[in-house]
Amino acid sequence: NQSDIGLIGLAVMGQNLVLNMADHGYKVSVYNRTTSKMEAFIKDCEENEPSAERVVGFAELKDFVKSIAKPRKIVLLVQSTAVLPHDRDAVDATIAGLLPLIDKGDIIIDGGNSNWNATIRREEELTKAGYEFIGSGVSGGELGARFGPSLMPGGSKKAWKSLKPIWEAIAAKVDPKTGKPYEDYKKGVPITEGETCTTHIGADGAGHYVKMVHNGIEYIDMQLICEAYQLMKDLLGMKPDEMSKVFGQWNEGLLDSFLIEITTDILQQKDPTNKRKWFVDIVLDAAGQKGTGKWTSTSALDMGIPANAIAEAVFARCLSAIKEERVAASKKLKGPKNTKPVRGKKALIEAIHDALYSSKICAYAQGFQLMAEAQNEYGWKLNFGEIAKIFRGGCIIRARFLQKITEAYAKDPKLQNLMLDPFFKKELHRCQENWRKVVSLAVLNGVPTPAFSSALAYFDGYRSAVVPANLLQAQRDYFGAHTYERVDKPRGQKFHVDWPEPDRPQLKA
Ligand code: 2AM
Repeated sequence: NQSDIGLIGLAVMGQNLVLNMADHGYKVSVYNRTTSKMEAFIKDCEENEPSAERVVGFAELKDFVKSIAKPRKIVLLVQSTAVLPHDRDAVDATIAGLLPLIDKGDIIIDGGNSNWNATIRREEELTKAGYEFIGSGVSGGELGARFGPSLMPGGSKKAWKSLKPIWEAIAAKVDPKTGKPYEDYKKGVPITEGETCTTHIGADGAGHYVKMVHNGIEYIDMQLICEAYQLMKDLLGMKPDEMSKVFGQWNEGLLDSFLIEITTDILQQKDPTNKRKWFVDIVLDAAGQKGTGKWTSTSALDMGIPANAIAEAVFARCLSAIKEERVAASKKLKGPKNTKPVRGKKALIEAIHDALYSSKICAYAQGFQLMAEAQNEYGWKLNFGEIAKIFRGGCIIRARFLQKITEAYAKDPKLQNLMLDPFFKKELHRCQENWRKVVSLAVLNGVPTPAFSSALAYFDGYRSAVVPANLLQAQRDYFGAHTYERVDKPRGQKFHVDWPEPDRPQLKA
């Protein structure tokens, strides 16, 4: 009576994935480097989990391996730190430990937040040696892992075929008509109807790349909400509970999403140590980050894709983190004088809604542009409609909005930019006046809105037939003889002017 699958790495994500698989009827072997954690988990299962009988713990790696039915499927959820292809980390150490014990044809699945470069390298090494390897993004945090994550596997089709039934069973499920996730999963009684939030993303590192872009989008989604919050606070003097009501209303409409929903909850919370204070008011404004937003941005820079709003969200976290420096600067650097009181609260709240919504469209447009370029760069074949589909449930960026993206790519799989889809185009046109008003008002009042502003700059830049790079090219030709192209000649034909030396002005005449 062997196990259907094994899992190594029993931190919370690992534990919850195990329980999710067990709930779906799979027998799961588990192993952890530190045995006491495995023992504590098994004990906890026995006490609290209806599916405990299907979870079996092992103190020895060789016994763990032996317990799994062939071809073995072994999921790793160990901490990953490798960024460059040649970096070696805990995932590599764990794989190295497994190799003497497993057989050719066995499948190792890395479910951690590994960098796609490391995944490409591992897939190549393992496939060459006769094993199978899948790098799978797992999104949805702890609860997602437990009750239905969005799963983004990359690897060979053969390996995917073996893993597919389990991955499809445990992934989040959505109502195919509305795109809304089903959320009534109780321990031991999983959801089995609906469309499943997993699909084979592509070869080798494709799954981890798409998961990374998901996280990049998550960064900006969160930043946009924070900017809306700051505008309501600073321009309208609204208190958290009042803002919570606004977010609650927004969650009934176009912005309906997990992140808006949790924001609604957070803003109603009181400080656990002092019920007279709001929770958000006692949380220090210094953001942390684990690196996936940074990777998304550096990948954008490496490939030359304008994902400025996503990068801006990363920089906003960096700026927040220098709290002491900001506090000191706040005493020295002054903002605008004579700002007028802001009137028309209802209209401004609506305008902030529209600014958030439009910026969000741009952010997603940038994320999908990145994936489109990455598939050229890495030789993947990505299906953007399918990717939007599996983002609809389980993951942190799940939103009603994703149904529209799914429809956009279903209508036109080769859509050049999400902003050009008829629905999103119409929405941007409808919202832009409010968006501009909000950004102007923020600028005039000295309220920083980096994500709203850079998304707007992206929209304005993208829709500009002419940008000032003509002057830029002239400058480059002047100081570096970098040459320029002419508007009246075919692209690719290069020209150069013999510029006078700047320190010999007489030549200019
Ligand atoms: P541990 O409990 O023994 O620390 C998340 O940190 C998970 O990754 C934990 O289960 C942790 O095991 C595991 N992990 C981290 N580094 C590891 C390594 N070098 N080898 C094996 N497991 C590791």
